[in-house]
Amino acid sequence: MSVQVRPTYEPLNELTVLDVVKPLDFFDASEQNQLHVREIGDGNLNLVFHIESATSKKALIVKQALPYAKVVGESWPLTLDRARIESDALLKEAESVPHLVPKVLFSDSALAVTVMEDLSDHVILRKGLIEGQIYPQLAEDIGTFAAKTAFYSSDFYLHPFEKKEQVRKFSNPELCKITEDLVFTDPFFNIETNDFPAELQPDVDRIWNDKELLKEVAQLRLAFLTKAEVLLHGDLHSGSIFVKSDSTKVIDPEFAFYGPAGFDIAHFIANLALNHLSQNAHAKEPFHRDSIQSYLLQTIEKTWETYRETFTQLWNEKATDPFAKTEGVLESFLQKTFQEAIGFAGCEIIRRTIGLAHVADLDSISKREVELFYKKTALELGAKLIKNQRKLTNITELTDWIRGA
Ligand code: SR1
Ligand code: MG
Repeated sequence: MSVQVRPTYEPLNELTVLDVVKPLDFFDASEQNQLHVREIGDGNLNLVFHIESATSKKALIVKQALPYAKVVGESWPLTLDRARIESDALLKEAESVPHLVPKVLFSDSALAVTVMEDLSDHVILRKGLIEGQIYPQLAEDIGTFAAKTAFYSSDFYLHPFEKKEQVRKFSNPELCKITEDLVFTDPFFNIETNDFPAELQPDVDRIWNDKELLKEVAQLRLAFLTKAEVLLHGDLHSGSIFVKSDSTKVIDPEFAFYGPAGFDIAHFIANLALNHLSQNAHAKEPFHRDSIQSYLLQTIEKTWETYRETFTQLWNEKATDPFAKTEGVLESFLQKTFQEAIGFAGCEIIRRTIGLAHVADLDSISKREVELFYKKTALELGAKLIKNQRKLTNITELTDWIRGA
């Protein structure tokens, strides 16, 4: 009788990762001894190995969660369960948008490992945008991703028992706590982990002392804490999206959980808005700046329109909610989602400017005074979105504000 011993967790290295890959038979026997391994993780939290056959050039990715946040070190312990959440979220997303997520080939919750399709022919969207690249399919793909994953995970579609089972499965308290702190709390108080240049102190003080703003943030934070509306990616910024001209892949759903419907789309829009601001510094010529900025604004508009249209179509064809045909119910859900998204986007813009985790779009501006100018502008834009979220009814009003920032 053979006894199967469950692997115990150990951080992988460029040698031991092969013990995970070899039994998968992804590579032919003749290739097994010529695999080239590189650790390529540049995110805040995980190890990522790229494993390629020297002969056939076939490749795959092994992602392993570390028991702490890599960005800070071992002093910040972090659950390994996020690896299970990530692979389960990728599999769930693949049920409705298989073309928009990497294929999962294997996962092991004890090792906190997910093995997936290699996407080295894509680039991280943030990098591509900073370089001034344009991705024609991006808006439709992200609008579709957000709408389909939202609708199919919601009470509008699922039986209440199934919905509650999914909420339980995607309970993700530790990763949600990171967002609760880093997005919705710390940037609005004088907390040590905030990170901003001293010259911004007067602008930051203005935020910390703005009672109207803080009241709105408290409500957005409560919505994030309590509204289990749809399964979210949970961290849909432009570093969580791989692109090439004809393909979009949403990666890294380790922050997935059931939350308020507008949250994912808000983070995507906020990161495009930050890139829009930064193009004033990055673009080499005015003509190129104008064209990338107008592309970014069109992308924001088309993403929301695609979300709205796709969600509406699914609602009309597939909703099981007893009030689905009642006049105004869908419209009021979409309006509430839109307005909340504007508030969430404002929080994301502010935290990426003065909180712990920044974005390269602003941080890589080489001239100090230019960087400071656009960071101040980002803070003003973020505060405006949070305070005026309920005044907006149309996506072009939002893009007008971003254009005018
Ligand atoms: C400690 S994690 C910092 C940030 O990186 C992730 O991608 C999330 O955005 C998180 O807030
Ligand atoms: Mg990530």
